[in-house]
Formats: sequence, C-alpha cells, structure tokens
Amino acid sequence: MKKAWWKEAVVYQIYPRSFYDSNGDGIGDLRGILQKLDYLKDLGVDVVWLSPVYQSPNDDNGYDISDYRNIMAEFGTLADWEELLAEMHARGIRLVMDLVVNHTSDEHPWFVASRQSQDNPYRDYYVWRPGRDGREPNNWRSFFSGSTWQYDDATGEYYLHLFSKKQADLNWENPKVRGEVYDLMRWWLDKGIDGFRMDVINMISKTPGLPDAPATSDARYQWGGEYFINGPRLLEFLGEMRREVLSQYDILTVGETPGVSPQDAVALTNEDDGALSMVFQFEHMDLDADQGGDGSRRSVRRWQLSELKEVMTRWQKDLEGQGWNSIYLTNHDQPRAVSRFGDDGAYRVEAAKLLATFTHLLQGTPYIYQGEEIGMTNVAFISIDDYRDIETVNMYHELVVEQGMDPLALLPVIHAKSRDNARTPFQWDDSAQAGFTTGTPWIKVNPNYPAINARQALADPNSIFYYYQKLIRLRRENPVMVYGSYDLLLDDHPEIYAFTRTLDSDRLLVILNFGQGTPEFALPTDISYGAAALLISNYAVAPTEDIRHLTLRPYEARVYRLG
Ligand code: ISL
Ligand code: CA
Repeated sequence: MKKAWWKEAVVYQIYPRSFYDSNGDGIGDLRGILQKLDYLKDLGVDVVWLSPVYQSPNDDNGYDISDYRNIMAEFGTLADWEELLAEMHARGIRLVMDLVVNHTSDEHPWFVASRQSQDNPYRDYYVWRPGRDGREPNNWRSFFSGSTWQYDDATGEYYLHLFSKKQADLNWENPKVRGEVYDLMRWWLDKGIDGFRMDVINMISKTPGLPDAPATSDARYQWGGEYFINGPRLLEFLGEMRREVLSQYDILTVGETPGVSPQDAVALTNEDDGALSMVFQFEHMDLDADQGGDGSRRSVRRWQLSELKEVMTRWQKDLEGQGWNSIYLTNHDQPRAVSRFGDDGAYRVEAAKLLATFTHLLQGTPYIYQGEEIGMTNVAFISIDDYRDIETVNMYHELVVEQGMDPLALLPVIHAKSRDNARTPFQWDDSAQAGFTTGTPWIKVNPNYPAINARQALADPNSIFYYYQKLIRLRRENPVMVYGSYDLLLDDHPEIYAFTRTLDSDRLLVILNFGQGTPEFALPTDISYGAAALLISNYAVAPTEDIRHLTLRPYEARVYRLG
C-alpha cells in the first residue's frame, strides 16, 4: 500500500460559529480559533478541517456561500484568515477548507444575474425549468422539507435547490461553471491550504431530464436521491477536476458523499484514477433510523452492534488496498458520538474513550469533531424556539405546524437527531456560557458545561482529552495502526467488537465492550502469540492478566500488541 501523509494524519473538525468567540458578539470567529491553536497542538492533531468561513447570508450557517473569495464578516477578515493559516503552519498543523460547490447562496452575484432574465449570460449557471401543469417541474423533496423547486416571479420559471431555497444548485453540465469552480479552488490552494472537504460532492451530476421520483406514498414530494446521488457524469466531472486542479497539489481531499457504497468509494478514491483521497460514507449514520437518505434525522431506532460490525467491516475489507477510508462517528450534522454510540450517563468517560479507541484503531484517517475529545453530549432543549438549525426548524414546521403531528412525539426525535446537538458552543470552562463568549451565544450552551469542559479535562490526567492525545501519539509511532490490515474476531458476539490489525509481523488486538454489561472475552484459539503487551486501555489493567480469557468491564477498551 502506498504511503501518504493524509493516511497518517488525524483530522480535527472546527465548526467556527461554535468554537470560540473572541469579541463577545456571541459568534465564534477566526481570532477565536487563533487563540485556541495551542490547545489543538497539545491534543496533537495534524490537520484542521474548517467548516465554511466564506461570505454568506447564513441561511445554513455558511453552507450557502455568496462570495467564495472572501471571509464572512462575523468571522473576521481575509487578513485574519491569512494569519490563522500561518499560525497553523507554524505549529505543524495543516488546514483543509470546506468546498461547497453543489450550490451557492441565492445572494451570490452569479445567481443574482441568473434570475434577471432567461437570456442572461449567467442563466445557465443554475438549473432553471418551466413549471409543469402549473406546478413544480418534478416531485423531488428537498433535504430541508418541501419541494426542491422554487418559483421565481421575475422570469416565471423554477430553480432547483436540493437544500434550502437560498441554496440554488449550480448547473455542473455547464463547462463555464466547472471552470469557475476550478479557478476558485486554485485561488485557495495557491494561498497554501492543504486540501478540501467537498460538501455533497456526489450530488453535482443530476440525471438528464430530472425525472420524477417514483411515488411511494400519498406525500406530495418524494425522495429523488437516485436521480442526483452518484449521477451519470460524477466520475467524469471529478476526473476533470483532478486533471485541472487536484493533481497539481499535494493535498488531502475528502468528499462528503451520502449514499455511496464501498464500490462507489473505490471508484472515487483508488490510487490509479480516483479523484479524491477519501470519502465520508453514511451507512453507520443510518443505523439508528427507519430510513436513510434525507430521512435519517426524522426517526430514532435502536441500533445493534451486529449492524455496526457488518457496516464497518465491509468498508474496511472492500477498501483495503483499493481506496482509503475516512473514519468518523460525528460531525456538525450529526448527534454527539458518545450520546449516540456510547453512554452519556454513568459511563460517559469510559464510553467516550472506547469510541476514540475504535476510530483510531480502524484502517483509515480518523476525524475528531470539536468537543468529542472532551466527551461533549447531546442537548435537549425543551422549546423548539431554542433550535437554530434550518433542517430542524423546517422539519418541525412541516410535521407539527402543517401536518398536525403532536410536538411531544417529535421532540424526542429532535433531541436524539438534531444537527444542533453538535452545534452548541464548545465548553471551555465552567464560567458563564461555558467560557465560549462574554456575550450571549447564538445558540444556548449545553447546561452540563459545569461538569464537562476543557479546563476540567486538562486538569485531569485520566481525562478523555489525554486519552485522545495518547491515541494520536500511538498512531504516529505505530504504522500498523495506519496501514495494518483489519480482521474481525468474534463475529457474532452481541456485546464485544474485537479485531486485529496486522502489518507484516506486527499485530495489534483490539477489544471493545460496546455496552454496560460485563461479557466474557475468549480469544479465538487460532490467534497464536508469544507475549501480549498492553498498548492502551480505558481502565487499569493488571499486566499479568491472561488475555485468552477476560471479563470486561462496562465500555472497556483495550489494545494489545501480540508478539
Ligand atoms: O442526509 C444526510 C446523509 O444521509 C445528510 O447528513 C447530508 O449529508 C447532509 O444534509 C449534507 O450535508 C452537507 O451539506 C448541507 C449542509 O447543510 C451540511 O451542513 C453539510 O455538511 C448543504 O450544504
Ligand atoms: Ca465573534
């Protein structure tokens, strides 16, 4: 397997609005991040992925961009950004920027021109269609509720928006649009950034004709994913992007690709002609929902360990030597990992460490989302008025206000799944507003900040923070953690997730007790070894313990080197 710095790296995602506010306006900003770089250096991460900081009217917190070459005023200036890049590089931290080019804001000058007239030179930058029998051009449903089409009075046509109506889809069929995107990518790369995370990049090619999605219920709008996810020209467009831009730079590229299979991921990331370093897949994000796609945040279902094993093992094996995995359990769109896959009650600390062990021991590049390293949890606002996320707010409006659903039935789903779970302010200390701002935060802080915060974590040698620090260091020192092949053990065990990682003669054994029980671990007899040395664990472990038979404690995680 080819070596690459981005395979060896650990990435930390910053959602700038919620990270640290330097000027008391309640909104996190670039100078806030600058003040916290030493914290990240201390943690040991190699790369920061910065969610969008470009100029934006913030209909979707920066994922609606109105100027690709400028910084959102609330976040600072381009000069602040330049300083941030320099200070990161001075600390050996690379910077990956978010690239949001499936759509722009409706306030982007291209769209402002495009809506002027049907013969405007920018008309074809977007997807405009006449109505059909006085209704939308097709029946697709937006990720953020309602139709994917917005009627525009000025020219009497509809434009396509997979997300909010202020996020108009770019028309990638138009070579001029593709050229503009490549230009802006070069503009940032030439400033010295180290890569891009590409927002919903597998939705840029739509099936010609934009056919109706099959009607499956009496709902007015239908999930049309099969007509815009992994569309017919996706690989061609990304191949062009690779030739024109990506191949000229030594960068990390990660595609955000809902609905990809491992085979799609191999096509996108293989070393011969794959355009990207890696992609984010979503199968494990859909395990606790009745439906995937745009529905994953509309229901809660109990997930089974067997399902998690099946998904992760398939991704590990199908990409081995063929492509490269990105490993994550949460991000700014997802619930908090410890609440979702672990335990945010009595075993919060143990569970957070277990999940950290999991993400750092799988084959792939680990991603840490801000606050994950101190075990931040989901929040449960009592009132819908405290939610800020456009997806949550629109869903509530659709289901409760329009369709009359009992709000008490929906709130538990929102508590479990809202994207705002990940967006409450970073908990720095136990002072007012968790030390995030001296003003009023744009979204309420999680009331558990007096107990869960970075100051507490830094003062406690047994904290989740230092456990992450150790894992990151171990990953740097042990190539087997990066490049070793993965083999699942105890396939059918309902509580224990165990696997080995093997690189030449070096082999690690990973034992994870995914629950509050105390199951017995029995090492399969075909695993032969001379000595077993403990590499890391989240409980105290006696060095004399015989690893062939263990009784595990709740959420216990151990990694051994088998000699
Ligand atoms: O439905 C999903 C996966 O099955 C979503 O998580 C989907 O990936 C997500 O809605 C797309 O997210 C990205 O693009 C959005 C933006 O709101 C998100 O914050 C961003 O991560 C539109 O730009
Ligand atoms: Ca601020």
